[in-house]
Amino acid sequence: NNCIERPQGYNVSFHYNSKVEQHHFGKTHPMKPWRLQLTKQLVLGYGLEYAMDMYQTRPATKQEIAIFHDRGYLDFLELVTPNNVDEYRDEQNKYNFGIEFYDCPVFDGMWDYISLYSGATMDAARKVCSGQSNIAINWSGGLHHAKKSSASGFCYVNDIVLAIQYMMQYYSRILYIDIDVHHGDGVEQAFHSTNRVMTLSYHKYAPNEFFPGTGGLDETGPKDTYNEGAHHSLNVPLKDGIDDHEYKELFKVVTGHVIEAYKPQAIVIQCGADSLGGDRLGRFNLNITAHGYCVEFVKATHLPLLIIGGGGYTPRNVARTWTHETALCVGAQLHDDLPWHIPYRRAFSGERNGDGKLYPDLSTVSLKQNQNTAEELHTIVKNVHWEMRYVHS
Ligand code: TV1
Ligand code: CA
Ligand code: ZN
Repeated sequence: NNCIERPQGYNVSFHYNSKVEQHHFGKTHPMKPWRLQLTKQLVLGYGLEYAMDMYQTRPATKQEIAIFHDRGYLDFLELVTPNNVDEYRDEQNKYNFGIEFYDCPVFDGMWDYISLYSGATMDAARKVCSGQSNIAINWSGGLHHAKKSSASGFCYVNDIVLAIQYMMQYYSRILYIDIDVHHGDGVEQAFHSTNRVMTLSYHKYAPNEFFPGTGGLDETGPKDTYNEGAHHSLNVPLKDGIDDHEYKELFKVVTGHVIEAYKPQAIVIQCGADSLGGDRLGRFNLNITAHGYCVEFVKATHLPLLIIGGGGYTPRNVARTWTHETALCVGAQLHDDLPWHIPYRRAFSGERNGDGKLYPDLSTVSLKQNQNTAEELHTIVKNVHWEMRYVHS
C-alpha cells in the first residue's frame, strides 16, 4: 500500500497533454516522446493521480512563444513540413536546421509537438505563480538548448525560458537548477545579463567531445563586473562515471550555498534523466534515488517549485525516475514491485529491463569508471563558495 499524505493546503499539480507522446523525431533518433506515455502509465499505475491536481493542458499560442523567440524563426517552425522543407533551404541554415539537421529534424506535426510541451510548462508556471500549486510538474518540457532564433540539441523552443520570463512578473529572484547530463546553455544564455535569475547546471563537461561543450567552472556570467548578470551563471562540470554518494554530496553543498547566498523566491528545476546510469547518451552512474535526492532537496526549501523534464534516452528508466520524483513531491513511498496491471509492463520486465522493479540498480550497468577525483570535486565546491561573495539578495 502506498501511503499518500495530502496535508490541507499543500498542492502538487501535474500538467500534461497526451497528444505530445504521439510524435516521432525519426526511427533512430534517441529522443522518444513515447517515454512520456510510459511515465504517465507508471504514475497512474501507482495511483498518484489521487494525490495531485491533474491538468490537461492546451498548446501554447505562437503569441505566447514569441515573448522569447524570434518571429521569423517561429514562422519557419510553424510552416515547415517534411514535404516542403526543400523550399526553406535558407531558413534551415539560418535557424540551425542545416548544420544540426540530424539532432533537430523537421518531422510531421513538429509545431504541434512544440506548442504542446511549451503549453504544459507555461500552464505549470501559471499555477505556481497564482499560488494554486506549491509544486507544478511537466515531464514533457525542459528543452534547455533552444535559443532565441535557433534550434539546438533536440530542442526547438525553450519552454524553460518562457516559464521563467512569466515567473519574473511575480518573483524578483528565481533559481534555475539543471541536472540533465548536458549543460543548460540555452537558459544560461537567455538570462546572461540579469541578476534576477541564477542558473546552476550540473553536467558532463568535455569540450569538443561532449555536447554542447560549454559550461566550464569559470563560466560564471559576463566578465564585465558592472553587468548585472556577472556571477549569476554557475556551472558544475563533471567527468564520466560520477556515483550516487559524490553527486548527492556535491548537490547538497553547492545548491545549499547558492540558496543561502542568493535567497531565491522560487525555484525551477530541470530533471533531465540522462544523468542516470545506463542512459543511452549519458555518462554518469546515478541511481534513481540519487537523482531524486535533488528533488527532495529543493522541495525541502518550501519555495514555490516548478519541475520539468528534459533529456533521458533509456525510456524505461526515464519513466521510473519521473514516477519516483512525482511520488516524492506528493510525499508517497512507492513499492519496489511495479504494479501488475499497467500496460507496457513488458518494457520493465526481464533481467535487462530491471525485472519488474521500480528501483533496479543502475550504478553498475554502464560500467563507466569514475573519472572524478576528490580534489576536482573539492575545487568545484571551493569555486562556487568563493563566487557567492559577489551575490546579494
Ligand atoms: C538522429 C539519429 C540523431 C540518431 C543524434 C547524441 C541522433 C544523436 C542520433 C546525438 C545520436 C547528440 C551532437 C554533433 C553536435 C552534435 C533534451 C557536432 C547516438 C535535452 C542533445 C545532444 C541533448 C545533442 C538534449 C548531441 C538534452 N548526442 N544519434 N546527438 N554536432 N549532438 O553531439 O540535453 O538531453 O546519438
Ligand atoms: Ca545540466
Ligand atoms: Zn541531456
